Amino acid sequence: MRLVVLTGAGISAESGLGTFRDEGGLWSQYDLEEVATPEGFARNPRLVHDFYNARRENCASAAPNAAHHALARLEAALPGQVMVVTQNVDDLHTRAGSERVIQMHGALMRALCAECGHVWPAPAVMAPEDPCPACARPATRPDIVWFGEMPYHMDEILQELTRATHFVAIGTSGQVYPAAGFAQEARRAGAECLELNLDPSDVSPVFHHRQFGPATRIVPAWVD
Ligand code: BV8
Repeated sequence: MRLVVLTGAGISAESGLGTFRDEGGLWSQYDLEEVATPEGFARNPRLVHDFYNARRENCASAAPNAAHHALARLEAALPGQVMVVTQNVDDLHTRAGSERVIQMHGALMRALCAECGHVWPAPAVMAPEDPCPACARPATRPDIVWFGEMPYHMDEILQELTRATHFVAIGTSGQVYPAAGFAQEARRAGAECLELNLDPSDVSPVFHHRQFGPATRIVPAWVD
């Protein structure tokens, strides 16, 4: 068994972290172009830092939920056979005990120097004038993959997808690429594909099987 689990904001919704495209989601409160693109950061770095400072604070006070814990149990039961690829920038999978986790869109809890590439644990509150600890230049940004930027670890992810026997997507609307194309990649490689989501997604037809409901109910039911 080689299982790849792709997660999106929906798996963290019941931990109190907002999703993006649901009713009242983050993209209805903020303009994506302003806070999740390099151009937006260049125009107004303080606005972007404040957007991620607020989410980092929410993340620090949130706890992993039953869905995160179920995936950690599954990995412990199947050593070396489960890989979580998450679009989420929160650290709830790791805090739940999952060890094989790829954060393809970066991490709220990491800072990046746009000049020298140095990465370090993000302070609770970041500001544009913060000097990089390595090169001292004021080029600090959140270590987040914005729209138009290449997601992290794509080679490793694509290798996992071509070798997968099973692929499960949890809590994602299937609207953001390249992640939204992973189910097709896995299916093409012969994997059995299951979607666990609150509502049908843009890519539901790609899956062999679908179960709809809140992640804290349907993920433990599937794992256990
Ligand atoms: C790339 C930042 C190429 C992190 C994010 C024009 C210009 C440039 C690029 C493009 C373009 N047109 C298209 C693109 C590609 C673009 C894209 O796909 N755009 C979309 C909008 C069309 N993609 C990119 O730009 C990517 N990069 O293509 O680079 C390249 C090539 C060469 C060289 C350089 C570059 C980068 C994509 C990453 C962007 N960053 N965010 C952050 O701030 O968090 S994306 C953002 O959406 C988040 O990361 C999030 O993870 C991701 C996906 O959203 P979901 O996780 O699915 O969340 P959503 O709210 O949408 O859905 C929630 C789901 O959960 C729903 O289905 C709901 O039913 C369900 N749910 C809710 N509650 C529950 C639940 N399920 C279960 N239980 C519940 N309780």
